[in-house]
Amino acid sequence: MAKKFYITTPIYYPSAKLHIGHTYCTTNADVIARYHRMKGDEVYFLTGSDEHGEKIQKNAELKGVTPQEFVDDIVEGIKNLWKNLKISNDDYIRTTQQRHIDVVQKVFTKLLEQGDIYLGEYEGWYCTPCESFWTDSQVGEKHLCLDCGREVHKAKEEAYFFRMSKYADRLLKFYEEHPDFITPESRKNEMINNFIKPGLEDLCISRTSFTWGIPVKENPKHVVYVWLDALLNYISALGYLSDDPSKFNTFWNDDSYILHLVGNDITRFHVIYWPIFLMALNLRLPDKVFVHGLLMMKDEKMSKSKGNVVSPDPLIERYGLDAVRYYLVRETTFGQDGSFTPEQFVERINVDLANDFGNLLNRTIAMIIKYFNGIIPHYVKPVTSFDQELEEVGKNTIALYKKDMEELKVTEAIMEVMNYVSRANKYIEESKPWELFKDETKKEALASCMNHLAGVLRQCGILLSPILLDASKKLFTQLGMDESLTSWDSLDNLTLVGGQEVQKGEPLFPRLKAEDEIAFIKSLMKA
Ligand code: ME8
Repeated sequence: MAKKFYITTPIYYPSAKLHIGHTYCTTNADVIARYHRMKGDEVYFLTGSDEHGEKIQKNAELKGVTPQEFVDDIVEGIKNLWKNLKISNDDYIRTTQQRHIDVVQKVFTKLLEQGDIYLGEYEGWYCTPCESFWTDSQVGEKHLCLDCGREVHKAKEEAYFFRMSKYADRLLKFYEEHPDFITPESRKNEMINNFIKPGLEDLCISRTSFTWGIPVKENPKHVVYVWLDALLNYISALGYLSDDPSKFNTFWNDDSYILHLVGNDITRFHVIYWPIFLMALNLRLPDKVFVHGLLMMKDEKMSKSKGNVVSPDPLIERYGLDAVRYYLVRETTFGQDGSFTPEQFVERINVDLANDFGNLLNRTIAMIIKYFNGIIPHYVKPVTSFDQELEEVGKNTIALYKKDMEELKVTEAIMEVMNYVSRANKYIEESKPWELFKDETKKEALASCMNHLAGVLRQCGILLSPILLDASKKLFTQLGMDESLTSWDSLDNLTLVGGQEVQKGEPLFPRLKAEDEIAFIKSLMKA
């Protein structure tokens, strides 16, 4: 039976245009979703936008438009970006949609009625950009926000609170019983030591200082705190508490696998508050919150509010979606911090995609045309030790790729495939097909060599197909592979029956003039 697999990205704030950091998370999510679909799982992939809050209200005022007009405009741009990157999300949730608002209000009422939410008064240190209250001990003597490091100010208001403290022990027990819940492990210790051990405080979950939010039905001068509102997207999108809960029943049950991808700036909300809200609602908890690192620019976190960003749109336009997707998943190990540099971007395309991968295809096709009139020769038993070695490498590559992808080691999985590509390039140098061609007695060895090369390319095409969407299709066309030979089920056999006709095509990734392109990307970063 197909495994049910639910994967989500954070829902991004449409407070300004998205940058390459957001694209990083969504692209990794897309690769994981496509991998699971490829191997036959039933996948539901959700992304969306988090559209309420004071920051958005203020930005809209500055622009002289209503908050709804403001977010509509930005969300259109976000959806276009995902379309250009061929992100395969099954749904796009907006927290301003009625389907979401209804769920948030129903949840608030339920939690109020069962006593988990109560009305009180809040006094604390408030960070406006992060929309977070902090305690004295958290902001320290300098009064700085624990999340973003900016200065906070004192604020006081009547507010609803959620009884977090009631659930602290249950949460710790859950962590203990589910050691895989938070990845990487180091993030878990950080959360326990910084937030839970010092005593989990009740969380202020309503605001009266602005109006752009979901009103509390019982007391409409309050709007629901943006994080309670936002986190509920993961279940409102599935139809929780709606007239049609069928997706919720399919993807939020004990048989499904639930995975949230989040950046390390929002770990706390996903591994403390979200599980506790779910416990209060008597719902199952996710299987995993995977915390990825952040991309920096010039040693600083890239952020919309700091304005030091590079936008993905012009990169896609100039280099194509596959190059951008490849760079994003390959360059920075998923789970660690990384940085965006134009030099590395150009080098990845030139070295990995143009030189190693694209060139292997070009050379192979040219040789099959030259030596076998463009028809992939039939399989003959491995005739050289090089053939045998390559077959071993192929088997290992596939096993490691599968293991890495299951463990969300996306970068490592790609590296395995690229090593296989390099190994195949080396195999050409070892096998010396140009010499085999000259020797009539070496015809079988030459046929075996071409068959192996086409086979490696076919396997790499399948393994890279969740990442290189267009290039993998072009590769299959150039190799003359029909659908039965491009499926996951056909992956394991390296050697081919043969008989396919290859076609010469455009290079998959034209080599870039490094200096010119680095200068171009630098100009984008200054814009
Ligand atoms: O936090 N590098 O939205 P947000 C890598 N609305 N990833 C980055 C990044 C960077 N420099 N900058 C942002 C919010 N991200 C909330 C989420 S979820 C219920 C609500 C990615 O627009 C990363 O995944 O600030 C991070 O966690 C997320 O965008 C934050 O997006």
